[in-house]
Amino acid sequence: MVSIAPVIKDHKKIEEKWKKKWLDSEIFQTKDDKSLDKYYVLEMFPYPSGTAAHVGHARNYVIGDSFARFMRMNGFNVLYPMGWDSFGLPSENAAKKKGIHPMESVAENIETMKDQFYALSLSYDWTKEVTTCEPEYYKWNQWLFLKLYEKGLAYKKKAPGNWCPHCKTTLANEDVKDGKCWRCDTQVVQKDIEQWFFKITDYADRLLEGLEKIEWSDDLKSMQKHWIGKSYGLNLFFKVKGTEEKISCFTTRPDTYFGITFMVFAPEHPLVDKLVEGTKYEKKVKEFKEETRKMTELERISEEKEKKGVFTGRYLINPITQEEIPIWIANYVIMSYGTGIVMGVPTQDQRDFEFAKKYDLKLKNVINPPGKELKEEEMEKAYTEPGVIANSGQFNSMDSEEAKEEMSEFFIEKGVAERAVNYKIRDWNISRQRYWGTPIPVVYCDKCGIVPLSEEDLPLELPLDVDFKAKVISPLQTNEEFVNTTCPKCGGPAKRETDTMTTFVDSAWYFLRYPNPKNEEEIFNKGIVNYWLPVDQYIGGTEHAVGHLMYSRFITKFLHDLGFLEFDEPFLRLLNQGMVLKGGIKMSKSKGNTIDPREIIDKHGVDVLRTYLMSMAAPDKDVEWSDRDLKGVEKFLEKVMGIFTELDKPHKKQKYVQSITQKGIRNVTKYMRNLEQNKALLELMTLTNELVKYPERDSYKSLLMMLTPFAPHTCEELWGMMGERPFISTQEWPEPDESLIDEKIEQQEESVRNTIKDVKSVLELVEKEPEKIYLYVIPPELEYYKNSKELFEKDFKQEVIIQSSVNPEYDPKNKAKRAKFGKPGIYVE
Ligand code: ANZ
Ligand code: ZN
Repeated sequence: MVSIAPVIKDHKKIEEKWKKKWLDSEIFQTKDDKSLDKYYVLEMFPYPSGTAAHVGHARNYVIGDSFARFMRMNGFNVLYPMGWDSFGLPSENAAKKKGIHPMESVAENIETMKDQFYALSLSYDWTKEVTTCEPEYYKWNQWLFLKLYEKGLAYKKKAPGNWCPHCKTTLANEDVKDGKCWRCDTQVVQKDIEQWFFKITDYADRLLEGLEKIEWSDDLKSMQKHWIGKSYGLNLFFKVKGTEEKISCFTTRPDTYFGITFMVFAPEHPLVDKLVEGTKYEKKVKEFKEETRKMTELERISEEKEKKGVFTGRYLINPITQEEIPIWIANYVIMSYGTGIVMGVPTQDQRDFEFAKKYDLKLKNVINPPGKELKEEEMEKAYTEPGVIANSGQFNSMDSEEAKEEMSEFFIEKGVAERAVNYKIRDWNISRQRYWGTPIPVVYCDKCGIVPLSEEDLPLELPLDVDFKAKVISPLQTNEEFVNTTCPKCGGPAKRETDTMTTFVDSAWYFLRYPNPKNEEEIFNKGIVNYWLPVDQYIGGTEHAVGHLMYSRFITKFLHDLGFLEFDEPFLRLLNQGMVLKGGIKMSKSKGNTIDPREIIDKHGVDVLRTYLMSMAAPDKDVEWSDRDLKGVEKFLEKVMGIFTELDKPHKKQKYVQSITQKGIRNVTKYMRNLEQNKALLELMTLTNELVKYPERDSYKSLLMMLTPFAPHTCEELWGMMGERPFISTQEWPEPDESLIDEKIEQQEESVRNTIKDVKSVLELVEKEPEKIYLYVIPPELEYYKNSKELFEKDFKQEVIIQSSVNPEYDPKNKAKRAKFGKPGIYVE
């Protein structure tokens, strides 16, 4: 039996040794050879925060690293880069609080994080490093802005911004969580401010269609679809009674048309003031408008919020029934969707139902559940399911789903409707009233208005000298030299834009910069980027399901349209990594339940940590940290080392070992390709247990190669000890030789293992220590059992005598007769 005493005693020594050798020999650097098949593995680049990483972070990176190492060994030209999403609020806040300039804190934090990555032996190609807060990088944000501006896709408008009074900045919709700022949890309010937008809505359809050609989880795709929110329906036309005004409302439910009992305008709808002007309703309407301004759009459309409104004193005429419909304004109707007007169908829409109940408005049910007739006065909530049409003239008793189309045709023919499509997605607000970001390359001139800089003037550098504590919206406003400039067009005095771009602009294209990060002439080299991209495997958290991933897809499509990119989806395969939990909750500094990878590395070695992190669960699953399992993995690696000392000892199971080795190679390879590193490791553990019994040199080599992505230092060291050169990390991944897989032999070995168990149960029954064990085996199995003699004796530490069951030399108790296929007779003495 192999001893499991570790042959490598000082893990620190070998870690340092191999790290240095890898660095010196540059084996992880990307090759420029375009004749090779490429593979681009990418992890979402981090914000260089000053807080120590915990093992949850470590897991995220080891997922990518073990995969990148695997793909390299498979002969791919692998690009596996890392960089820094280094603009953004936290550094700026730190500057305010502690007086450290963001430039300094970022540089410091990057060094700290690099050390952490180094400790984990992540095999990044550091020659590809990208840092977004450097002018060499953000110059291209500005270039991108100018290109979008040129194409009419960057524009400025006054928009009710989500304003966080605490951070003193505007927030994009996706940065508002439950009406609160995603960073500081402060209640967000609505405020009208001039801001810059990118017209992502022009790409809504293509962003939707593109989802069909990429391998992302269904969950993620449906989040993106939801965000784009494409709805098909009708715009219905109405006249305002006693005026010439015509309005339209958007509905996805034409089947509920005959159930309209009121109409609701968004309070900020431009017609509202006109409708109430000079009437007794004017004052209440004005007051109500003020009140709604305090709510965010998200709150207003949230189902939980109370639906409130006021009557305008006006009526619409229903063009089909000639009925008069009262016009209300209400908080739950927003101006930015559809036409800003909604038909109130309280019996079929829950919001309308609550509203009608509150203000005592009429109910008229038009859809019944199959086989049942609803009575309005008994309804306790809206009936929102499909059903049978009622109270709707010639459409009565039709199936409501079918009626949708027929009624649409009918209204269109009557000239009271047209088909309409609406999207939930809004243009992308890129303005931030913040210092630490990319300056927007435009100036304001009294004569010429908005004037963009020209490409030759880029980069427009962010000045370092600003007053972070001044009471201004953006600290940039405190640098006079920056603010006051001359107009590029007329040469007259002009002022610079002091908003900066959201960091989502930086991260919307950084993956295009990695292949060619030092390019000073252009944002990237077309040839190089079209060779490397799209990213083959992207890895990151679900918190970016809509923001970052949507923007990256948009910018990619835009650059595709400009003719820079041959592809128009940036990320072919996406893995959303799971989280590491401790005590059932997500590991995080604020919860105080973090484990520092450095401690684990110090005590057990980085290979143990890496291997453990990958064995815990499938990479996309959340998983609880376990010290016991960590120790189990340490034992496993010690076993692997132990095999080394036993190599070349003769045994009689070559064919069996070959068979399971080849099978192992087949399975491990399959799992690795699928990013199921946990399953790959299970296979490797099984194979290890077999090699402990039968230490076969060639199989051991395969085992070490397959273990290299997880425990690279240990494997390199053992590889060297075996006299193999140069690096195991650059070896070709083993190919399974299917012809060596022998199911029959594997079955025979299994019988032997079962026999060991059977003997054990027999031994439990006999009282005294037996001296000899006799096995009576049917003749076809005799040879294999005899070959297993050593295995039995190792296990029982006794002589085991194996005889044929047909004419045994010694069989006092007639046990030979009991022998069956795969089940020898057993006798102990
Ligand atoms: C009448 C109706 C009856 C509706 C019914 C729904 C159910 P999606 O799928 O999200 O596009 N709506 C339209 N514009 C709105 C606005 N500006 N503010 C708030 N709500 C608005 O939903 C479309 C539905 O959202 C439309 O269909 C409209 O209400 C509402 F039983 O019209 B419906
Ligand atoms: Zn000018």
